[in-house]
Amino acid sequence: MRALLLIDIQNGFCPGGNLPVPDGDAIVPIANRLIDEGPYDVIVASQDWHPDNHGSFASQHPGKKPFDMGEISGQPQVMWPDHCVQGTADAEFHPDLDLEHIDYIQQKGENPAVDSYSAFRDNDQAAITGLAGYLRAQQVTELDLCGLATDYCVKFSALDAREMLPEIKVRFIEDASRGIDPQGVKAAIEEMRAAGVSICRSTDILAD
Ligand code: VGL
Ligand code: ZN
Repeated sequence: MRALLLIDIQNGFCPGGNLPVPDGDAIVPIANRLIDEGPYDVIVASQDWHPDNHGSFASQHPGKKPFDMGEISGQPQVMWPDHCVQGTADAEFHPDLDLEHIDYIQQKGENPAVDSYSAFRDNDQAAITGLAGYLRAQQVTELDLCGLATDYCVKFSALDAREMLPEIKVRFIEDASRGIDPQGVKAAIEEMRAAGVSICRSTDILAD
């Protein structure tokens, strides 16, 4: 079975959102084509879903500004602007994303004491989400992923997919993803490649 994993295609990561990824909304039409015309048996979306007092928010750390380095539960952590707060428009999926064919939504980042870039587990790796179990139950053998942001949630999800589901082939769809920092994107792609993730473009998928 082939699965598509759409990472955090939410208002908060698109222009006008609280943690905008440059050009983030440009991926929505590509994601929709993959959803509607791609070869997928299973389509999953992750949703960054924070309580309003989440420890990754600079607002929770007196003296810190967004994008400073800080700490959460004793671990180094980028201090983010408040974003994707549960129940707000910022946390909703992009309004043009075709949600109709999404089989499973994995929310993440709900524990205020730890961040969760990956859709599979918290950054401290202490708690896992239901996503790996869901993909196993669906007998997924090939997982393609894309979304926002390449250098954070997409990368960590891809690396965890390789580590937690080593029997599954993982591909990163480059043109259906955008990142926060260009250098970070380059490094993320190399890190994914080194972990056994294939890099492809949506045209490779929609052509076959
Ligand atoms: C993300 C930073 C904080 C992401 C989520 O979706 O890449 N980045 N929360
Ligand atoms: Zn977040």
